[in-house]
Amino acid sequence: MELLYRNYDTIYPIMEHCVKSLEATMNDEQCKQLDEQGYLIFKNLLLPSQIEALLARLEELWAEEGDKAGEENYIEPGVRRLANLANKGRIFREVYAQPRVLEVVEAVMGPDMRASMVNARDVLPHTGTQMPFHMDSDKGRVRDEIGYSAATAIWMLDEFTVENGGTAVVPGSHLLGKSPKQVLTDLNASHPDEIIIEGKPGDVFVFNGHCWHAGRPNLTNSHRRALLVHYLRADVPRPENRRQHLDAENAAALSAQDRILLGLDDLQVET
Ligand SMILES: O=C(O)CCC(=O)C(=O)O
Repeated sequence: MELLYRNYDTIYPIMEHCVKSLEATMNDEQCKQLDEQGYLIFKNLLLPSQIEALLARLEELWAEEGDKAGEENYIEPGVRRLANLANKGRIFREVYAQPRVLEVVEAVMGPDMRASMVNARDVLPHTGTQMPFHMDSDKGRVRDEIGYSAATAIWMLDEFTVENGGTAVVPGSHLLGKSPKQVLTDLNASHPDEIIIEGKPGDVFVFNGHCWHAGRPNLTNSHRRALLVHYLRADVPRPENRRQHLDAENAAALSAQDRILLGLDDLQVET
């Protein structure tokens, strides 16, 4: 199997050229798919041992944080969430700084990217809970004169299926230049052009954050746990609940490159 996780500190030495310093791994077909459909799926980017360790840490955090879990960003009724995971274990760096994913994020928004949220989301067994169609560009932001400003990676830690709440996405919707709210009368209804993302634990669904997508109900007996990493272009203002909040000790352990990726030294202006 191809090397899954290379030493990010050595391959990501200068932020201005961050992912460009990698050998290019996206092929023409993938570039076209990302441009036209707005998403890619990478298979098996996590080893079974990594998935096991990530799930163990998430379950530990859910037990510790109880009703407060997710509050640094937001609490979503009917699902278990966790937030600010960059502060809750070095293990999460394996996902938020994964080079293949960063390469896609750079292809979407250019090299000045920030990981704005590193979260977990578990659609509980037998929950009709769904998340309406939305974009991950904050405030319904569409492509501007610089380009796109958002990208998201959804890391599957359980299998994703139609039945258990695989993410719904409308391929190509990033090209519309409109938010779902501007177009759809019912944000919770299925879209005629939607597809449901299915995959195995360890796969990652990476998409242009301007692509319309929605969370679906879980009709099965099992959990649907995922890690969600949201990336925003560096110039997009990030309110408190779209920023990393690291304890001094954890921040001190980061490389200069990780500090930049997590936006720890950015001046932030509330909008
Ligand atoms: O968990 C999912 O399938 C989608 C979640 C999502 O779109 C979000 O949290 O913004």
